[in-house]
Formats: sequence, structure tokens, C-alpha cells
Amino acid sequence: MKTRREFLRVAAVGAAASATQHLWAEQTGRTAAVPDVSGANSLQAHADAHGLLVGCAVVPEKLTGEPEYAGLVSAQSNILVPENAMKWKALRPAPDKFNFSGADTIVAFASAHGRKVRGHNLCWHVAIPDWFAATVTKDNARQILTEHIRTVAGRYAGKLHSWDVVNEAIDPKSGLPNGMRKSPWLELVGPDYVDLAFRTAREADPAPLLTYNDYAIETDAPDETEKREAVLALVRGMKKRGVPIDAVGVQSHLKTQNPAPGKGLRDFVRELRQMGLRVFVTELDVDEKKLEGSESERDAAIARIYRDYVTMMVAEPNVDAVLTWGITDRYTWLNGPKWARPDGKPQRCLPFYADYEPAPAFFALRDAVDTRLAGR
Ligand code: 9MR
Repeated sequence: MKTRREFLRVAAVGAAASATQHLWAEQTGRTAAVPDVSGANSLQAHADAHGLLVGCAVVPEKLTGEPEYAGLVSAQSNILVPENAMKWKALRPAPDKFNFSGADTIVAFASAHGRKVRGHNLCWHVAIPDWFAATVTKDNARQILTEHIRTVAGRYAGKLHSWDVVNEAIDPKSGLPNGMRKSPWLELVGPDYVDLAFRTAREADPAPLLTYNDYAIETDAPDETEKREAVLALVRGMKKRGVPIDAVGVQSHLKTQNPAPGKGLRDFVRELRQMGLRVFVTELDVDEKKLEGSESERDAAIARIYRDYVTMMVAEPNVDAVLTWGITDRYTWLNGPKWARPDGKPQRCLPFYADYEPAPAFFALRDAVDTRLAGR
């Protein structure tokens, strides 16, 4: 047992180290020595202390092929999610073939390091294999969907923390009843495809927390508010019908030019709590395509968004996981052509720079995780 005096001393040393880090991060950019973020200073250690899950989307080839990447992932995370390796496109090279190699790599890596895994995802309108259009019809879609879920969820039965069972089923812009997105699943199976997917997933593996995951539901902008309401109505209907759903994933692809998430999202999280549902921040990153200024000014603005957003979310007791969509700017979907910055410079959207040094966003995220107890 630590005495009170010892405790205060350790806390003071910690606070001083943290102040140094902020100074390093916000004032000098990267001219000073890199603060140590391993061991007790890692995001994972801070999250463990508060009973929170933190982690990132991962790429299996990097886990096996790049020791620095693998080391960083395992040092900073207590939960991982495959960025692409569990999607239909990765798992289904042909209608009658499954390829589990990438997904297995991630599950084995997590198990070797004692980390949890989220499954992503069982049913989505994107990352569908090329053979799909010519093979899946109204007559067989229901069977093909359920067989896929039984096979994939069955393979990892008992090994996953949660599954994104259905991803992005709501899109009021599609103009369809209940805000449903126009998607092959809606067209071929019908509007009960969401219920079907969740029921099948529960039968295939009763262990994981079954999650509905969506994006553009974070801010109070009118279109996001409308979408958030449609998601809430979907989930409420599912609960009423006795469909097994345990959690909602708020993807959290934030953009620097958008208003900061606030009351709308907080109320949404609280409504879900009333329904007995958890909320996970599943794909956090900050698109800074439109951000101007020096690198350190950009970094400070990005870090502020991480800090404010995660502080707000972890203050809600039913939010118990925060995952970023990648760990390093070296590998982020936001460097794809559609999100490229007009000045051609790479995005600085994740907690670690492209060279694996911690960005100000890392310290902001870690500080935000440390506010967890304050809100309880
Ligand atoms: O980051 C992912 C990118 O590498 C893929 O090409 C793309 C299509 O499969 O999916 C990206 O991840 C998406 C996630 O699966 C669902 N939410 C939005 C993410 C970013 O587009």
C-alpha cells in the first residue's frame, strides 16, 4: 500500500511529466526529446487503470511484417479490430470459398498478447466481393447472408469481445422508409435483414456484444441529427421486437471543419443507456483536410478535438471502449485520394505520426481517458 504522501509524490511526478509532454508537443513540435509512452505511460496502462478499452484498427500484414508497428499496437491497445480483414471482400474470394488468413492472424496476435478483438463486420453494403452481383438474388440472399454469419461468427465463437453485426444501414439521404439506406441487403433480403443478421449472429456465437455501427451521427448538424434519430428508432424497434443487440458503435470519423459533437450525441448515448445498451467509439480519427496553418498549429487543433470528444464520451458510464481507425498516420485511409489535403501534405489524423513518434493527439487522448473517473 502506498502512503498518502507517496501517492501524492507519484502523482506530482506524473503531472510534471505530462506538463513536459505538452510543452514538447504544443510548443516545440518535435525538436525536443520524445517523451516515453511505453509501459505505465502507455495509453493502454492509463485505460486499464480506469477499466476502459482502448485500441485501434489493424492490418494483419503489418502485424506480421513490421515489428515496429506490431510493437506499438500491442503496447498501446487492449483491444484490436481488423480494418478490412473480416469484411466479405477479404473473407470471400469466391461464392464457395472462405479465406480466413488475415482475420486469423489478428485473432492469433491478440490472443498471444492477451488483447481483446472486435469483429468488423458481418453485413455491410461496401466491401462486397465482385462475384456478389451475379450470384446473390432475391431467392438466395437470405440463405447466403445467414450462412456467411454462421460460418464467420462460428469460426471465432467465444473469442471476440463484440461484433459489428450490421454496419451503416441508415442513410436518410436514400429517401426510403425509416431512414434505411439503399443497399443490396435491403433490396435482396428486405428491411428485416438487420434483425435477421443479429438473430443469426447470436445463434452462431452467444458470447460477443452484438453491435450496430454507424457514422455521421456525432454532431448537431441537421443531417447528422436526423440520422442519429433514425438510428435510435432502428435500435428501439429492435429492442421492442426482442432482437439481440447489446451496443451501438459511434464510428467518430470527426472532421476539423465540422461543429464539435455535443448535446445531441450525449443525449443519444444516454437514451441508449436507458435501453440497457453500451456505446463504443469504434473508428475515431480526425480528418484535417481543410485545416490550415503550421504543422504544430494543425497538431494542436487536432489534439483539442481528440481531448474534447473523448472526454465527453468517457464521462458517460455506458461508453466503455474507444478505438481509433488505425494507430499511425503512416497507414490511414484518410491519405486516400478522396481525402487528400489540397496542399498535398499527408494527414496528421491519428495518435502516432508516420514515423511512430507520439503526436499531441496521443497525449490528448490519454488525458481524456484519465478523466473517466471524474464523471462517475
Ligand atoms: O479504412 C477502410 C479502408 O481501408 C477500406 O478500403 C474501406 C472499404 O472497405 O473501409 C475503410 O473502413 C471503413 C469501415 O470499415 C467502416 N466505416 C468507415 C471506414 C472508413 O471508410
